[in-house]
Amino acid sequence: DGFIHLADYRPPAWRIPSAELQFELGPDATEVTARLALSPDPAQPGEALELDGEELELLAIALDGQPLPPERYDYDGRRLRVHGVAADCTLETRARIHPAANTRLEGLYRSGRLLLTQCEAEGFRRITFFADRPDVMPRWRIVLRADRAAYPVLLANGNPVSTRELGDGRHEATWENPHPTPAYLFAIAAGAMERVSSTLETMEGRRVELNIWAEPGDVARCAYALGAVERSLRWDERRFGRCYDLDVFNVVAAQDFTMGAMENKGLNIFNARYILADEATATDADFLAIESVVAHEYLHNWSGNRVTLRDWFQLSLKEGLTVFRDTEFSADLHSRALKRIEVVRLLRSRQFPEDAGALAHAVRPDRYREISNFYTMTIYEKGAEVIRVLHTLVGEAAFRAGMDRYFADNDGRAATLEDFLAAHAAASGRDLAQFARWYSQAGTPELHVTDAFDAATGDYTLTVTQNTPPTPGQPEKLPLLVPLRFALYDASGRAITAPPEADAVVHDGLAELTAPTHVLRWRGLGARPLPAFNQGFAAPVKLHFDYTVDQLARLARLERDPFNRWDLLQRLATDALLGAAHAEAATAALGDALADLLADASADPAFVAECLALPDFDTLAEALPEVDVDTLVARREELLDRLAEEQVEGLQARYDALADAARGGLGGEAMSARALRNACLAWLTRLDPEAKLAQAQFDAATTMTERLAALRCLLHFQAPGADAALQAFRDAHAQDPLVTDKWIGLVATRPDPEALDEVQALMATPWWKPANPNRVRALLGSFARSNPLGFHRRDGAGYRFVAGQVVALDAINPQVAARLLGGFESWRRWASPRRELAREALASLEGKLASPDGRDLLQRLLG
Ligand code: HT7
Ligand code: ZN
Repeated sequence: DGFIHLADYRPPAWRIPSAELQFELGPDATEVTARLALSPDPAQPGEALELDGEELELLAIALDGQPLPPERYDYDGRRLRVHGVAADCTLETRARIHPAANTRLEGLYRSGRLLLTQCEAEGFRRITFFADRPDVMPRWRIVLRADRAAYPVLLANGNPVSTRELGDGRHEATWENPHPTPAYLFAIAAGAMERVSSTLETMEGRRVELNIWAEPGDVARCAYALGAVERSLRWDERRFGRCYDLDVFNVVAAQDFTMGAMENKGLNIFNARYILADEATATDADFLAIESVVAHEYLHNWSGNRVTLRDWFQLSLKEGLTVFRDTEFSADLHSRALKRIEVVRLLRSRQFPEDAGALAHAVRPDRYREISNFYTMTIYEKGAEVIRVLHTLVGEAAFRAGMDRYFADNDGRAATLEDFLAAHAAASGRDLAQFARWYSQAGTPELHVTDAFDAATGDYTLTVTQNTPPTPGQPEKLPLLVPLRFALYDASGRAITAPPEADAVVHDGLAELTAPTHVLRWRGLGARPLPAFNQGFAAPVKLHFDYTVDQLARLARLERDPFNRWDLLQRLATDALLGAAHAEAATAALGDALADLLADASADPAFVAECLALPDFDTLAEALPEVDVDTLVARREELLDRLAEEQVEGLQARYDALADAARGGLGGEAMSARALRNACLAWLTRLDPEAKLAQAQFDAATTMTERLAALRCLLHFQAPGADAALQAFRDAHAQDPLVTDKWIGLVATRPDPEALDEVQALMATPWWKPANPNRVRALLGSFARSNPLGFHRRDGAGYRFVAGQVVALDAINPQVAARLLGGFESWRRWASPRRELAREALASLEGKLASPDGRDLLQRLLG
């Protein structure tokens, strides 16, 4: 069946204590000589020597300096087997690879005029022969040779050791990485790059040079990313006591990159969109995303690199943990509440649907066919939520002690989830056996809470039941350890501080749920209190409590936790949209709450903007057993139109009042003002067929944040000036691929079934670059993931189009193609005829996808 199983894990039969690689770099052909010290595991004597190597041209092979005759080895294009070796030895191979022909962007490839690598998860085997698994961790010496004119900068992992001229126009640079490092963290980068730099001294007294490298012309837009590296480094020292451990930290920006960025040891390689920024070309959201991705990759230096993974089943051990760390970084540096809102929006719109769909899997899966398909919302975002659950349960001090212990016990090792849990269990003194179920059970847990009040005795009870729905391969679920925060408010709005009697551990307003049902009981209350739950979204669950509209509206004013105030308004909007019995009352209450917020000059404008942003299509769809796309989109639009009409004065007043504050650069106050102004602008444009305000903002904008928001309004509301504005924007930024991606994304997401025609028309222009992942995401990813009316066209043309593009892209970059296919993950819940149309589109792919990535995903989707 092609599955690799966690239960089949065996330690490597051969170890590789050191590796020396020499590259003769060229875009069309590169020769790689690898000298590997090999040592058999004494516990597994007699095991054959086998190395990974994919599509390599083997030019030479020698053992302990002696060329090997053909009968001593065989290579089938995937595995190299060397016969008759049983003891320590040195294997030398020479292989040829072809970077310019590598459109998969795995292994060594060309991006613009740079040569770059991407090795996670299994790309190193496309560079040379090696035991390409994360528990094989040599120390590395890397020698790069290339034509000096074309490749003046030669970078690799670790510290620079020496450089020299080779006399024939070529030059050489040698690097050493002294830390035991798996092959997936290997990296080189070569080409004409310029840099911005700074130096600092770590808490341990090491002087470190920080460099951000980019192609000439882009370097002026690297300063913000450099600052973000400095902030990340200092934050990890402060909050986790972790210092940087090499003499240089290099970061390279690449226009062609399959994902966001890569944490290679000492040489991070980034998608240029997460490095390059200035106010004329990047939005405020781009700046914040850059800071958070830079932090994420930097923070991997401890959570992933110093302590790495035993095997790919443990992927969330580095990814979930590092997302937790980067969100804490952002929360500490900016607004904790706004960061939490951003994360919860992402969870609800993308991770919950994944966890409820055909591709659902556990945070630690127990089998996979293709690991590239597991870089998912569940591994990253749910994985981070699970760490947050642990943090909530044990508290900051014990959590930090557990992390210190984890790093100390596993430094230089390839660890497992069990190692992580053991460190935290030891530091906190807690038994984490039930907590560990979060890692093995897929699906979003649901909590149903009911209450009862006995007016005669004053007894008030909350009954909480939990269940996790079935997911593919997991029909039955066990109860999880869920930290449920709660608060009770009395009739005058004061919080009731008396703890309940409970059949669960309760402390500090938090009940530790462990059983299918728990009861919390308060005695002698004077009146029925109003309960509130899950402050800060401490538990990543769906919580159901049958509030009346009045209760929701009252709580939205009472709750101290800003996250919950926002969440209660989201709940009112959801009730208004999904046709609850009290939809009309919910709409009215939501309108009142928004009017209050718009009138409240003391409220953070960015928070008000978040409250104005109703739940998106995916979040709403996920709450429904069956999705009727047209009705859902129409209801959402109707509600927005109605609210806009009701709030027009408040919206206009805030828009005008914040004009000065919005002009203030990248400070929090200015960003916040721009966020609310842009939210108001989008609502106001609904009422203005001429889109005069949007046109005026577009014409006068001094930042990309303002200009792009105005352009979105013009295009999406089909304003009279839309075409001219698009053309002006397009021409002004024609040389900048990242800004080009922005307008292409706007075209692809115009909320109209006809958007498909425009997407197809763009594919016939030079703007279409199918080998560039950012461009594919801008055009096709936005269409499939963020244009419900286009993708879900009633005639099925959206599904057929995307399926056809998956076939074309599968032959270019299978990982990008597989992500696009992921847009079908919820197809079984789409109401007829869409379900049948989607099934037909998927079925049409059978036999047409050559890559393991595409085939695995298709099999799971059709399951
Ligand atoms: N750890 C990195 C993952 C990644 C990746 C995975 C598969 C194919 C391409 C890739 N590029 C980067 C990114 C991160 O989580 O930090
Ligand atoms: Zn990561």
